[in-house]
Amino acid sequence: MNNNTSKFTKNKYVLNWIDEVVALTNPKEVILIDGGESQIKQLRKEGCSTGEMIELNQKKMPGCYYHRTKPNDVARMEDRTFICSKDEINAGPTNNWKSPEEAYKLGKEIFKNSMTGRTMYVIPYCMGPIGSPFSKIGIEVTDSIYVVLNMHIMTRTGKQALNMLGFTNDFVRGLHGKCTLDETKRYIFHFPEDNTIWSLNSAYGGNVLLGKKCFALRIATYMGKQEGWMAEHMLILGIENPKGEIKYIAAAFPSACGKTNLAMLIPPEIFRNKGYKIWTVGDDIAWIRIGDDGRLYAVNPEAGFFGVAPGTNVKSNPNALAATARNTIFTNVAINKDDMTVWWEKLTNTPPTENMEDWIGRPWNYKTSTEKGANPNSRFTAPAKNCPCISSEWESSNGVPLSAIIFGGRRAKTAPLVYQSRDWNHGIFIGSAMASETTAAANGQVGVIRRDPMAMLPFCGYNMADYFGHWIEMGQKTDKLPKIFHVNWFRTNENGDFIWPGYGENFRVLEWMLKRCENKVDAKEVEIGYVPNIDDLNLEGLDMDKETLNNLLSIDKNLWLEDANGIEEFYNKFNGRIPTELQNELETLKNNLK
Ligand code: OXD
Ligand code: MN
Repeated sequence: MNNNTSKFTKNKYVLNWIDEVVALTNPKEVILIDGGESQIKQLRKEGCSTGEMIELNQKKMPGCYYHRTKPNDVARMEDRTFICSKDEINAGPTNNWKSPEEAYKLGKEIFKNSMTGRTMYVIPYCMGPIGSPFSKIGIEVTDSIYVVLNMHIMTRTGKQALNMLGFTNDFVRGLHGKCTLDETKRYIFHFPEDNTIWSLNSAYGGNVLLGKKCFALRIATYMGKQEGWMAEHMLILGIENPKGEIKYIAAAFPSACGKTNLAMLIPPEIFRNKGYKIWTVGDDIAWIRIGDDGRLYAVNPEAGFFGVAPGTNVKSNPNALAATARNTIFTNVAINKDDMTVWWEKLTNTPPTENMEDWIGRPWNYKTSTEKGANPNSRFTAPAKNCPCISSEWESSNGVPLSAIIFGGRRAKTAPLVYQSRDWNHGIFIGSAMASETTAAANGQVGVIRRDPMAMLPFCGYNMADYFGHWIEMGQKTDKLPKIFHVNWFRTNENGDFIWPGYGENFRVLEWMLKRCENKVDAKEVEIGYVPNIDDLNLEGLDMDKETLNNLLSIDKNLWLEDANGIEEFYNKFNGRIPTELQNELETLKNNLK
């Protein structure tokens, strides 16, 4: 059997593991991904010849390709995602758990000979900049060309990763197989104690690009706990002021709260004219360590954006759109059959032609069809370096120093536009209480609250109570901590309309935070923390009166008491494991509201 792995590495841990996987899955050949462009070109060609990939218009969209997943395989599947720690308690009440024995046994039965007649690709990759002390190595084995092509955009692949690994055993073993794409046998198994991930019967990005949610969040949270750093579901951005100074912020939001938009925000004109700019370091994940000077430093472990396409347009996020202009993979969007370009809902008001194919591959005419052209979770995979506002520091080996951390939610009434925590532990409490109300579009039940602490509910690789404890321990190691804020762009009025305009206007809130970080403005202490004094939020050029802003910053005590009960209920799931510091913060909140 053709297997070129040993040509690239003599690392016996890698070679032995590949031998084991070959014995289990029985592929017809093994190809190691070297990270070079010529191999990638060859794989695109091969993918197109089998229909796995579709070539898009190379004049209008150079280097861009298209892929469809099965209609039953279009999103992360939380109910099929498992943390397989030895003890169930270490997965905690918010994760699905299987014992490692059971998961390996089940996985092996499904993987057995699953690659017969197929090619197995071995993708060495680095999460984080090559050579950075933040970075970690993974190797993903897969039978999907689509996965190879995406990993090549989302991570630093090939020889450079193998060189960093050297002869050590210090890598995350990721095994992905499409198997038969049977959804009843779809599993995403994480073995944090073994640095191992097994993903079976899926081809959707979030389940199969193992560097992303599986490694950079679930496995990395566990690593960070052992090694004294943090893996967070956070964007990282830099704000440049007119003097050219740049301050960095990391922010966690649950899905569908505009994280990529905030990461690439364009400030309102009056701020642009003064010289303010936003620089993107990352849009999804932050690995955070304490630097030599005691400050927290953040690195984006990824090298690309795996962004939601629908809703992205020249107005909502011109930077993201520009990032997709070349060398991008589009998944499950609609195709314009006249010129082989792509389209999704809200890219433009009307699709460019009646001659289109929808995300399932059916002829689609927007004039006659009642269905959507693109899947609501359709995606672009774009290289970060394509983004016009990418930070010059995005590959900095030491990361960027954080001045502030933001937690956000989608709340119609409860949370004010912005408030600041009293201190680090209070900030952790605020993060642990993060929540979003479901929208009608999501599941028909409006206003159902989903607690999503630190936006990590589906991504924490161990017991979340211990994860909160780890945040508290990190805070005890330094006194140069970032300030913690909470934002809510989604307050609605009596008609159910959003009060705050959002998008670029969110910059006004970021600017207030920076003033707080620099001790330039005071704030008003209220029951839940500090809210801005009304004159300190710059509304210049915005059609909003002070009364409306007052309203946006107001606190309804009854709603907050109800929320405190919701937080208590959530904490109770952990059977007394929630750190005392957070229990005390909950008591303080309740007392303040009395
Ligand atoms: C993502 C997610 O795809 O959070 O980034 O689901
Ligand atoms: Mn995410």
